[in-house]
Amino acid sequence: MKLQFLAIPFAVAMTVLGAAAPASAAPPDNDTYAGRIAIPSFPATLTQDTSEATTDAIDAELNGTCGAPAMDASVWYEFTATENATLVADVSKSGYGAGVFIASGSPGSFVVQACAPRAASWSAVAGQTYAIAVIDDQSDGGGNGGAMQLTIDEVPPPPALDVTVNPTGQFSRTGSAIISGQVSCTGAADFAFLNAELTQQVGRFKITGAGGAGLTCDGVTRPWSMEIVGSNGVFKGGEAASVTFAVACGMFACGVDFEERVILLSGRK
Ligand SMILES: [Ca+2]
Repeated sequence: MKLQFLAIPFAVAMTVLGAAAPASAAPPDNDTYAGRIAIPSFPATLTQDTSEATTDAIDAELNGTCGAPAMDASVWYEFTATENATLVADVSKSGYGAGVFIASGSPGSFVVQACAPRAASWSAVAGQTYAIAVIDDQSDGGGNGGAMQLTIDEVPPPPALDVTVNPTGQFSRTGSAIISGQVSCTGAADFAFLNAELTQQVGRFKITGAGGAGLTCDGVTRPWSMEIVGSNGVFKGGEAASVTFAVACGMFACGVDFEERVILLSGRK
């Protein structure tokens, strides 16, 4: 299991001891594990003002395997899965640097299933109860909590891709190859790209090259083309073997499609 807070380099101050709450302020009921609020089902979106929430030794226990830079302003929820599902707890729309922990067990025997700044996903098992703690990890450098928003939902499927490669291509006067095709990408993608490798036997030599192109993930099928420059020689007329990958990555997973085909290169008209 990847505990993602450990992978994040932190350069922020780790104490906010000066930010004492006013004497009249009262922490929320779910400031502690004992006051945790049950989330009956998903999808669910919960909002809460956490500016008077505090941190305690149970937060410290949770963070023992995780390494969040701060556990300030923790508030607690609980969710019991009624079916097996890959879920995401997303706190990225909170008005401060929020992180989230999901743990099975109870204080003293917590097993952290996932923890991360902004959003964390885990495989929920039917019948299992999970404690969910939302924290201010101080990734924004100060303050104590604020406008929290927690959404529990299924992890969306990775983007779906379909790439095709045209059976004919061209070689240019300088010996680069121009290949083309069509591609579609459907779903939410943070980034997407095409990558192709081309290999051609020219006499005793095997000429190879690679190229790339951008890709828009909006469900529309579009033509693509790219120029591939041989790394060890020039492409000529004749057959060349190609492998073309289309890759698009969402928040938690990437979608991939690829096509292998022989392309007949001819001189550019
Ligand atoms: Ca707390």
